[in-house]
Amino acid sequence: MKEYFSNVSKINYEGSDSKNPYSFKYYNPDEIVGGKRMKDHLRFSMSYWHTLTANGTDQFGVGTMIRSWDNVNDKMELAKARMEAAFEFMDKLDIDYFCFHDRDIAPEGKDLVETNKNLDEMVSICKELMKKNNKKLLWGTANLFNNPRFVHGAGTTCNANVYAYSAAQLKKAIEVTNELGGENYVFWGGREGYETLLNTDIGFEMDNFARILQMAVDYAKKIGFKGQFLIEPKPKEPTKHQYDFDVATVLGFLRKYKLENYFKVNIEANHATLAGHTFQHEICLARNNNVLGSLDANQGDPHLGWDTDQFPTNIYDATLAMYEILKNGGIAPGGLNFDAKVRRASFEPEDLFLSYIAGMDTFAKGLRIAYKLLQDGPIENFIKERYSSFSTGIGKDIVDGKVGFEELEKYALSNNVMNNKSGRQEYLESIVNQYIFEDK
Ligand code: XLS
Ligand code: CA
Ligand code: CA
Repeated sequence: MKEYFSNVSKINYEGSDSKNPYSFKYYNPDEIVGGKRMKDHLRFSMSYWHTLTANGTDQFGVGTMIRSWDNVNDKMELAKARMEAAFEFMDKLDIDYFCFHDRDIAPEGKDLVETNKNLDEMVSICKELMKKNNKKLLWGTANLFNNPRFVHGAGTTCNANVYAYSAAQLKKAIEVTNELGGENYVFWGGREGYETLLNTDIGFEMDNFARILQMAVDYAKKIGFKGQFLIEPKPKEPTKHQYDFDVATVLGFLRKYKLENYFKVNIEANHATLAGHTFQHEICLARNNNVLGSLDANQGDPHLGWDTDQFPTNIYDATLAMYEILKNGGIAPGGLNFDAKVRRASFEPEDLFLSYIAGMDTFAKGLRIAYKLLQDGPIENFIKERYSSFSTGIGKDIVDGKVGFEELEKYALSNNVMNNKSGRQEYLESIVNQYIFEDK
């Protein structure tokens, strides 16, 4: 088989003293952290779209990426070359998982029949390569946003024919995800939102969206797809407002339509930023509501208001994300998918490797720090102590449901002493810093 990244050989762990850019400094796949291999904690995944198909185009300029497969003209031949390159890339970085949209791996044909045929052909090639290289599908998804037919949405469109087409495309995407043993399936509603309320019936659109999700649940049962369904929240972009705004909004939606037993969330760091939250906030909220499914590991630029999908290099955020994952008892069957792209100016193929190394090392280091922080327990102990007034006396009676307004009024009337204690935020932040600085 042709070698697509001939300038880069297999990336190995060399430790933090290494100066070799093409080595892991912190990601040591087989190292045991808390009884589990690093690679099993992190479950890293390659995003097919950013890694193989993105060419660096932006609103102001054409593509810049230098990719060795780009000299292939025929669409199907190009798809095959990309797929071979994808497996070479994963192998060289020792990444076990990948994620894709149906349209990332196979081009659209002249109609749905030909489109599905293209997809089937690529899926069978993919299946072979997965077997040969021992790689797994973290999740599949359908691209229901790129083609002009989705201009008014897919599951929330005002056009019944487009709705039917979307359902057909979804059906096929779930089938191929099942065929490839996908451990999850993601719904990201790129066009499921609105530009103006002057032409939009929000209530109707959401009812329709719930209908298509219910159809997916029913069909998955029918074909025996056991993967976890995930909704990926995002507040805006491409639409002005997206219905899956953030974790809290998705939870409300799932509960309203009685879908909460079938869906969890795939949380992306940059989408949290756009919703005005931290990554940790979204993960923590999902964890507390038993809907933490998977993570799209990337980062936004706090100075920009759009989805920059940068590789995650912020150790503070990665540490706190891993802290939440450890508290969750792990992320499986989800994983850490690098939904991240190299900058337009990082156009050499080597940049793809250097970016993944940066992201993988950041999360590996974050895992080590978070594990120690959780083991030693300074934060957990502080939080426990902070709420200790609810473990005895009147506090315990409240939690046990033994008292109501009248009993509490009686207590308050005869009890004027309220000794509040400091929240010690700055001190707690300094503890997190101490663990980050001192981990060796
Ligand atoms: C776009 C989303 C998308 C989903 C999958 O902002 O992140 O890539 O992850 O459709
Ligand atoms: Ca994403
Ligand atoms: Ca994004």
